[in-house]
Amino acid sequence: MRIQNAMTLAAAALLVLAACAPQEQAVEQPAPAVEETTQPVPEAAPPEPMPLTASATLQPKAGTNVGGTVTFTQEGDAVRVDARFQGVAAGTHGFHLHETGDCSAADFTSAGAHFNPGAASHGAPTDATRHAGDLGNIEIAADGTGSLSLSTSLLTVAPGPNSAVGKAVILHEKADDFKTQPTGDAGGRIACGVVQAAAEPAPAGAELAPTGAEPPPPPPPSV
Ligand SMILES: [Cu+2]
Repeated sequence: MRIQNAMTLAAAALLVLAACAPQEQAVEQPAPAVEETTQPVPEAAPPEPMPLTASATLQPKAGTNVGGTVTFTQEGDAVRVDARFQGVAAGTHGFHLHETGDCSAADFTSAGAHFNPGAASHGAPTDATRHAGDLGNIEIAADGTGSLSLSTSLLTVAPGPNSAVGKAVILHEKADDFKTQPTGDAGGRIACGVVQAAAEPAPAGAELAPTGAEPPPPPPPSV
């Protein structure tokens, strides 16, 4: 009992002393910077779904304002082709899928010939014998716009010998006569677009955002 009392007294004395002692400046310790540990973890890339839709955005021949989009949608064993154009001279214009997805040449001859994996003769999209790339003619109205929608069993969106992906859509300055071999005598090429697979089916009527270019390869190590 006595010891406890003594300790209590001592503690009280210490408290008094502490109270009388000059206040120590409380050192403001800056709060330690909180490490940002909650950075979003990049999601693992999902497995590539089978492409069911592909599209091409047309680039105009230099000095023109021709534009448009072409969408390829796999529907069972057929592919629906939906094309919309603007800025085109009124009239009838041949429209094909060409074999090389390369629009780099000023006259778009880099896109090569009609896509023709079946080694068939040129024809109309309604002909039994035709190129897979024979998509017919598009009527362009006075306001410069026109559209086309057709279904073809000679193309696929999925990989394969008849896949439209990686080919080029070409709009011509003249009508396709569906007779002249192998071009249809459709004249020069006024717009070109490379067909690229979409990761997911696009909503109907939606324009696909252009996909980013591949990052450039790393520079070679210096020696
Ligand atoms: Cu053509």
